[in-house]
Amino acid sequence: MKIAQVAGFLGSGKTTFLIELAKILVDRGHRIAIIVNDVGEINVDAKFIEMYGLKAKEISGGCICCQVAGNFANTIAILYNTFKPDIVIVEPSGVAIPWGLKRAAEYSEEEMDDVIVHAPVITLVDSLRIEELMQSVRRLVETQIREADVVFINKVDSATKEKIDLSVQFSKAINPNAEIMFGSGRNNQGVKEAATLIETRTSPRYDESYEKEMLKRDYGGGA
Ligand SMILES: Nc1nc2c(ncn2[C@@H]2O[C@H](COP(=O)(O)OP(=O)(O)O)[C@@H](O)[C@H]2O)c(=O)[nH]1
Ligand SMILES: [Mg+2]
Repeated sequence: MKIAQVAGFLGSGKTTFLIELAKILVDRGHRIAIIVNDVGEINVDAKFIEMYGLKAKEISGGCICCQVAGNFANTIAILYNTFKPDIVIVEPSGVAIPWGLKRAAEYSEEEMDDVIVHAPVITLVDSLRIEELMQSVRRLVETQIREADVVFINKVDSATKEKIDLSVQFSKAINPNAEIMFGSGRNNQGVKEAATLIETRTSPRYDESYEKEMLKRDYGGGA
């Protein structure tokens, strides 16, 4: 089962983006589950359902959206054992770190007879608020960008060229290896391309030594 994370700071457009992403993937024949922190924030025409003990909304027959119940690994295992999605799209909380979420997802393997495969980690960067992100929450945003496979410069429908350019410069300086994409979840721009990446590519499994290396870089290796 494939897990696709859409990371990014609060307000970067994750929920808007992943609903569009899910619709596209359902149209392509996938069975999709979305995990969010609060199903109440899913603002689409969907019916509330109580599913296998999970608080959920059914967006279509092939797509449900549910709230984390207890711990994250447990929620993934319940979904696998009941709804059987082939792709689970995850909206981590705006302060979650991608590698930590990979590890949590892999814990669910203890409760299911399948392995977790990670889709490329997509980090949304809010181009409208780039200056603010570079100042007040820089460290967190840097971590989310550094651990991304794909940096999606979001909200280009309303951002100036200067802000978009600044977003690219900032992202490339932190993670020169990431693929940079541009788009808008609201206008459904770039979302099809992101869906194709999720379908066709993978991202490495959690690796403790890698994370230690990153922490050392961030915090000077004191520990
Ligand atoms: N201009 C613009 N605004 C967007 C776009 N996507 C989301 N937003 C707005 O950004 C705000 C936060 O969006 P949301 O999806 O809830 O972000 P989240 O907190 O990361 O889940 C909302 O007011 C959205 O309407 C976009 O592509 N362009
Ligand atoms: Mg959200």
